[in-house]
Amino acid sequence: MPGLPHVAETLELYDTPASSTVSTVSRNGVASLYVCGITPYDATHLGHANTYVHFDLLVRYWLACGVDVQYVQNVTDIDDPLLERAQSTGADWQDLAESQTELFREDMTALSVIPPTHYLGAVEMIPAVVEDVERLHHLEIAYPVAADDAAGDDYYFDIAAAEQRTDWRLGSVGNYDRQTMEQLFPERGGDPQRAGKRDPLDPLLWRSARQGEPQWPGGRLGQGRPGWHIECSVIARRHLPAPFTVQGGGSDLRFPHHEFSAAHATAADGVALAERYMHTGMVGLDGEKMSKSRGNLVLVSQLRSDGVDPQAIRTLILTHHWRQDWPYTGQKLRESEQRLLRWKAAWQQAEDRQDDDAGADDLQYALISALANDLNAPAALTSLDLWASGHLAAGTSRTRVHHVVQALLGIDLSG
Ligand code: 5CA
Ligand code: ZN
Repeated sequence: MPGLPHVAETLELYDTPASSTVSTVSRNGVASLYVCGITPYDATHLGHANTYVHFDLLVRYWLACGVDVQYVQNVTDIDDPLLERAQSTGADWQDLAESQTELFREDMTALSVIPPTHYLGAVEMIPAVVEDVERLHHLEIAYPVAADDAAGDDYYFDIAAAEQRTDWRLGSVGNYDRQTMEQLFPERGGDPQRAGKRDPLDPLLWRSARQGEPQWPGGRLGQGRPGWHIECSVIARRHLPAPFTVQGGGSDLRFPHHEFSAAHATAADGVALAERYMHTGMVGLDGEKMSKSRGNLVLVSQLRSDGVDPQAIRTLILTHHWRQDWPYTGQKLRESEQRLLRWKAAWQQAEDRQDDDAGADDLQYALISALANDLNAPAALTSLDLWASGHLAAGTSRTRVHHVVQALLGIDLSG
């Protein structure tokens, strides 16, 4: 997609490790982004959609500046929760993963999310994971732990060894104190009680094959399957420069996932994983985080089949700042539907003036300024309201307005 005219890259983004907004620039005209993808069951709920729509704004901002974007996303197509869901419903785990990934991609297309440059499953990257875990073991930053119920050993990441030998420190990415991390670890897939670990927070790198579980060749590690954080760390580093520009995901990934993905990278390669870490807010329903494990879900596919315009879902999401937690309500969705209709009606009435483009220029400037300032989507939508109510500028080329709004916000005013 060609850039918009006269747009300079001046992006400020809130970075979790820095706990502040910092200037973020592409390198040699290339911006690189990794956003953690779905675990493919119960996709796509509004929480997922919230994360990918907000990162889509970042992609669109860069493209508007004429920057080349390398965007990688994974699909966690092998993990405990996926296997548990397949087992409890009697489905084949691969069929479940494939069908849910397909549905996710359809939902993203409907929401006008520009697809990643590379979309990769963890399963296809297992040989690269094995390589990295073997290397970490060789460097004595990984260690084996005997498993009662498996023929081979499991392998864990040694936090203390990594802290001694690398620049990474526990908490330096997710920005939590030890007490908070201890509380979050078991809630988010960690196993602090596992006997034989050196530190209760040491994360799993390689799980030795258990009977009845899917397994792959692990070289010197023996048959097994990867831990979660090493998957994303490897997928990102095999497809993006090091360090890449932004690592993204929901705020539930601050710890342990992004903390340890970054730690594994620094330990394996001696280079930081990413320059910035962005964490989107959580969408809730009825007072709780929307999540597959709680089952309190509003699915994009359900809303679509109920006849809701996907552009209204996108509008609803962009009504919120990317860092904001927010609760879903049907009322908010209806308000977003009305707001979208007002924009579309204004656009229908606009003329196609070639002589005076002040309106389109003003709108482009307002949208770019809002996005450059920590991707402030609510401010961008307010500018669109002002334009639609005729307050921004009178003379407007409708073709250009359509182009600018489509390019920057992914909203099609003509649809
Ligand atoms: N497969 C892993 C990442 S490697 C995973 O977290 N999958 S997920 O399906 O649980 O979530 C996919 C993405 O949506 C993640 O970035 C996650 O942080 C985000 N997410 C999950 N639930 C919500 C929610 N309620 N609100 C906002 N974002 C959410
Ligand atoms: Zn991930």
